[in-house]
Amino acid sequence: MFASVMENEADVFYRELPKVELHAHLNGSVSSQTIEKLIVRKPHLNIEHSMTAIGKGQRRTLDECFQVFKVIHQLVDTEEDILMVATDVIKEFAADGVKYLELRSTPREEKNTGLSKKGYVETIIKAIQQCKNEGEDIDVRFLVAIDRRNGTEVAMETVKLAEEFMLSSGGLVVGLDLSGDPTVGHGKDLLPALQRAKNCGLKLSLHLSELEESDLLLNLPPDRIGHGTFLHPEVGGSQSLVDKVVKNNIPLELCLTSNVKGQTVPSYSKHHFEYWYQLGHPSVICTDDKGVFCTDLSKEYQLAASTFGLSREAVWKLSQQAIDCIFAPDTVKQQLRQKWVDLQPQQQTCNDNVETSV
Ligand code: 6MZ
Repeated sequence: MFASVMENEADVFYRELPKVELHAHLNGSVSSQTIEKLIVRKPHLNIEHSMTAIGKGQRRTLDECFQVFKVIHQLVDTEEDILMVATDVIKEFAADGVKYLELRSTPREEKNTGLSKKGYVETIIKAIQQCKNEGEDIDVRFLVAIDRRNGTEVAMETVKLAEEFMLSSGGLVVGLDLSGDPTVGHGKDLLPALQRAKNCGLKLSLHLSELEESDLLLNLPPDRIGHGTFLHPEVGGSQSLVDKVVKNNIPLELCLTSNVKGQTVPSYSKHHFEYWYQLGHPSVICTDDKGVFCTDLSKEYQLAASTFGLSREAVWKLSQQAIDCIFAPDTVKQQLRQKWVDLQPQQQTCNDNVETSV
């Protein structure tokens, strides 16, 4: 009885903690409720919910994770689907206490339904505007994603599309993401596209995977790094990679549950969050794919706190420092900083440790 009261109190703390989400793939963030609605729309696909999510205690190879995205893509193939998925995802993040969200997604063309890449991005922008008009308490921006499996030409096309929307979306499109299966393709082939994006003012968030490629991509340098699971020497990276990240002060987007369930790190306690946090390097807790990995940002903060013994004051500071790493302009950072001040509990004690282990 006592334990459950304590647990609920902690849940409320993490839910109410104002949060910044910087690494969320749209189609990986679709909740089970929305998946149900999509399955009803497309019964002929014979997709079951177990095919779109990786539950508690389950592990998958990264390759299996990428198969899951393919199943979700089958379910989300019209503008109508994208509008529903994007509005649902935004509202779920808002309900979880996220005040600023950078969503990312790979524009897809679907010949069967007439979906174009331009229509794909326009629909996401429409969803963001709808949520704003409905008064959701969340500032949402968009990063156009390059799926590395699609090669050089598509990467360049995607950059041009992102550039176009950066200029026409009233500041909603702020950057570019490089993601997809890290075992496919090589970063050097994508460098011209990434360089162009950088030159035209798009911010860059890159998934970094293996050694040689990371070294090359870090020279750009990117504005943020997704995961960074292989950067430091203990996990097959190198001191020189770490030095480059530190020297350029490139923030990391760290996704604990995703990395454990996708087996790119062996366990929560061995997650590289600790390495970077100890260094005092900007590290932002993110969800990656909250639907696929059955999590939310509150749980991820709670997990980081219980695994690494962070006090509530430290957790608060961590969420506040994430504001420095957003891609929206300084005026937005100022507004968010004020929001954090307004929401800060009156008596925050320094040694108020987390009560629960997750
Ligand atoms: C690399 C990932 C990813 O773009 O259709 N994606 N890429 N590593 C990850 N960690 C597990 N999680 C998601 O969302 C799904 C796409 O996001 C990328 C993959 O390209 C995936 O197909 P969108 O909205």
